[in-house]
Amino acid sequence: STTTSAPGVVDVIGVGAGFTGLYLAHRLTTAGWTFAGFEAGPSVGGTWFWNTYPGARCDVESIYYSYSFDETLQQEWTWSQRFAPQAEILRYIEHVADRFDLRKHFTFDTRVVGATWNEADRLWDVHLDSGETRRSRYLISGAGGLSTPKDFDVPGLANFTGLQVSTSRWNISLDDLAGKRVAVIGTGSSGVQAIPLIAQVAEHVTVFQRTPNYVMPARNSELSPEQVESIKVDYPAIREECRHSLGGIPERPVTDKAFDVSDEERLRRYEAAYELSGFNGVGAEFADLITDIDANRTASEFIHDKIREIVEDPATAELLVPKYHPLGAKRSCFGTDYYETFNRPNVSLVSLRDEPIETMTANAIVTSSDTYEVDAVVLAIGFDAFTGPLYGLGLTGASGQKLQDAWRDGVRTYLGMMTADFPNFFMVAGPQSPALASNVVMSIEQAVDWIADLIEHARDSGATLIEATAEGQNDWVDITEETVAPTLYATTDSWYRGSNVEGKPNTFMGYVGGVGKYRRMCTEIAKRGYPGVAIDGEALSRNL
Ligand code: NA7
Repeated sequence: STTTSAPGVVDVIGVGAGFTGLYLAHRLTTAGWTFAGFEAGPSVGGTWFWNTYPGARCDVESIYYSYSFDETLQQEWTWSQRFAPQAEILRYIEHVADRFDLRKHFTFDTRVVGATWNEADRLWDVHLDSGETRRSRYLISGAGGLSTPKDFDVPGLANFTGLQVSTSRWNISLDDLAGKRVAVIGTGSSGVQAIPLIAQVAEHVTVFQRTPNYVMPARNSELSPEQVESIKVDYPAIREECRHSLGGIPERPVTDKAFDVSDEERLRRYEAAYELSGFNGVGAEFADLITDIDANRTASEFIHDKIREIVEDPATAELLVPKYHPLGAKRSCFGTDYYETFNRPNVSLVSLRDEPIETMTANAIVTSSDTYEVDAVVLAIGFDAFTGPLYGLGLTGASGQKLQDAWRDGVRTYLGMMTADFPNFFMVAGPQSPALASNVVMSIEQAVDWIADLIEHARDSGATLIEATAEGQNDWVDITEETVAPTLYATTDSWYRGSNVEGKPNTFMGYVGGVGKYRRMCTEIAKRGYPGVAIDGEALSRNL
C-alpha cells in the first residue's frame, strides 16, 4: 500500500545504510511504505564501514550502543567486550541487515549528489552519481553527523610522496606501518585510539598535536558470560531507563555540586570515578561540572595531575595537559595506554601551537622550528560535522535555495529533524538534535520512530506535504540556544560549534537538554497533532 500512485515514484528515499538507514528501511517497510535506500559505500555499516583504523571502537558501551527495537535481536546477539572494536560493530550491523533482510532495499556504491523539491508534484527529484534521477514523496537523511571527512587542510601535504592515510578512510593494514617513521596529525578520539597501536609497530611515531584533549582510561574488558546474562535478563528495563536518561546510557544519579564537599572528599570521589571511566566517569561526578567553570576546574585539574603522574618526561607531560578548555566541553576521549605511550622511546610529541606546520617536502614535515623526516603520514583530523554530510546531498528547497544558503548564518531546524523551505525532508542524527551528544543509536531509533509516526499521521489524513513552520523552527532554535547557553559547551571551540572547519558559522549544533527530555517534548508534540509542523499547509499555532 503506497501513497504515491505515480509510476516510478517511491514513498521514501533514504540516504545511507548505517545505523540510521537500516532501521529506517526496517521501520518504514514494515509499516507498508515503499523505500529505496542509496549508500555511497559498497556495503552496510556507515561510520563503522569506513573507520577501520587501528584501535577504532565506540566510547559508548556496546550493550547500550546497539538497537533496542527488537527483543529477540538483543537476546540473540552477544557482545564480546565492554567497548566492542569496529570489526565487531560492523559484524553486528551486517547481522541486523541479514536478519531483517534489509540489503534488498538499498543500492550500494551509489551516492546522492543532488535533490530538488518539485513543488507541483510534491516530490523530491533525487539525483544519483550514477546519473540517474529517482523520485520520492519523502527524503530522509541517514547520512550521519560525523561522516564527511574534513578537508586535508595541512600545509604542503601534496608535496609528500610517502605513505599517506587518514583514519576515516583507512585503507592499509597496521603492518604497512611496521618499521616506518610515522607522523600522526590530530589527537581527537581517532588519533587517541590509533596512536598506541601504531607505536607498537612503527620504528618511530611523531605525534603532531594542536589541542591537547582530556583522555581518560577506557577500561575496556572482555564481557563475561555472567555480565552478558545479567544485562540480557533486564534488557527491556535497561533500555527504557536509557530512553529517559540524559545521554542514552544508564545514569549515575548525581545531584550535589563540586563545592558541596570538602577538598579531600572531592578528590576521593574523582579517584573512584576515574576507575569507572566512560561518560559516567570524572566528568559526571558532580552536577555542576559542565556549567560552573570553577567547579569544572577541580575535575580538569584532577586529570591534569593524572597526566603528570603517568608521563615520565615533565616537558612532554606539560604539552599533553589540556589547558585550553574545560573537561567535557569538547568531546572527551577514552584511551588505552594513551599517555603511557609517550613513555616509549620510539614516541615523541610536537606541539603545533608552539611550532605550526609550515609545509611538507617529499619526505618530511617542516614546522616553524624543525624538520621531521617521516615515511608515512596518518591524518586523524576529524570531520565536517553535521552540515558537511547534509550539504553533500545538494538539496534545493521549495524557494529554490540551497540548504547551505538557508543556513548561511547558522543551522535552523525544527527538533533537529526538519527545516523550513525543505518540505518532506527529514534528518536523523541531525544538527540541533541530541544525537551526537548521546548514545547515537538510541537517538536514531527515537528520531526514525517519530518521523515514521508523522508521515503515517499525514498518510492517514490523505496529506502529502509536511514542512516545519517558521514559528516552530524559531522556537526550537531558541530552545537549543537557551539550553546550551549556561553550559561550558557554549564557550568552547569544538566540532559541535563548527570551529574545526575554516569559515563555518560559529553556532552550537547540538541539543544538550538530554535525550529523555527531548523524547518527552517530541512525544508531546505528536500527541498534540504536530504543532510547529504544517501538514498540507495547515499548521496549529504555537508549538513548544
Ligand atoms: P576530532 O575530534 O575533530 O579531532 C581532530 C584532531 O585533529 C584534533 O586534535 C584537531 O585539533 C586536529 N586537527 C584538525 N585539523 C588539523 C590541522 N589542520 N592540523 C593539525 N591538527 C589538526 O576528530 P576525530 O576523528 O578524532 O573524532 C571525531 C569524533 O568521532 C569524536 O569526537 C567522537 O564523537 C567520534 P584541534 O582540536 O581542532 O585543535
